[in-house]
Amino acid sequence: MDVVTIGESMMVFSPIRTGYLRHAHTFQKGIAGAESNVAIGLSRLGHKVGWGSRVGEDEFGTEIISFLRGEGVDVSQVIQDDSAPTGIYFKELLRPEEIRVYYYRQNSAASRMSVQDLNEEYIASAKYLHLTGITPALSESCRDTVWEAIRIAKKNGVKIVFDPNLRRKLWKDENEAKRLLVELSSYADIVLPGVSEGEFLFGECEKEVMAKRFLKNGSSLVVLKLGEEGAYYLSDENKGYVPAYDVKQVVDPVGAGDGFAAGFLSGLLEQKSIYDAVYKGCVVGAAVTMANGDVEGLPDQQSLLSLLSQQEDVLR
Ligand code: KDG
Repeated sequence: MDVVTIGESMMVFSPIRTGYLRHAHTFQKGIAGAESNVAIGLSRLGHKVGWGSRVGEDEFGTEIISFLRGEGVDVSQVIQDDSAPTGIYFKELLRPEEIRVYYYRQNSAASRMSVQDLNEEYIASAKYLHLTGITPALSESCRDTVWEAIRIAKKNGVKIVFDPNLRRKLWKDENEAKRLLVELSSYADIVLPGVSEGEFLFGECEKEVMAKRFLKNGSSLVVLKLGEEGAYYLSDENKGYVPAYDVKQVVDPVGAGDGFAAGFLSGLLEQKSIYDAVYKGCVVGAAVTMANGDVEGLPDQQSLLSLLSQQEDVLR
């Protein structure tokens, strides 16, 4: 396995027109969830990836498993739990820059993930374990699961990649969110925060200083996602800014960070330089924003090549 990731997947319902949700009548259904988005992205780029979770023993749970299996993601570690439903969420599309999300995931099947769900051998078989700050916000048992997955990864020399993915609506207490996300980041070899997350975690808005805080906190590499400005990476040996892929029109930005993680990890797995891996992350993240839905824009090899050929001069 190249990458193993663990976290909640949901069905997402997006109105087909912009406007307040109260006026929406027709919705497009899709698959969502930060970790499964990354898994799908990696699989489309040709990597071996496994996703672990719980979904309900319901139609949506069955659909999510079939969809991920169809994408080539290993779903052998996914449990269908008949005691709770699959989570769902709704998008409210006001403008491309203003999308609100409404979760219906409290007490979902995934929120019941527990330490017993983890298979040490399976995690140990991966080169990278990908985790996000969403899972520990779901429940106590999810939090314990994340810590146990970290313990297993550390014990077996599996590199940990952590995306803080701050979801304010999921946390009851922002101080607790900050404390825990900083602590989890300290165990990650690689951290992939958005710049606003870095600001939230360390109260620091200057990018290079913020990146240094992540290294001081314990990580070996941090990649700050800067949206339209691209990304900034810092390790003890390397640092630099990487330009964004030029997107003509953003259709739906949700999932761009997961696309970035998929492209970046794909670059690392292909032994690219950090700069090139970060750029691949930027391109895949950009591709996600050009399509409606959280996973629809994730490119396969062929569409990635066609995107790259449009901005060939930037990729070194
Ligand atoms: O990064 C995109 C995710 O946020 C989305 O797919 C849904 O996992 C999700 C969440 O918790 O918001």
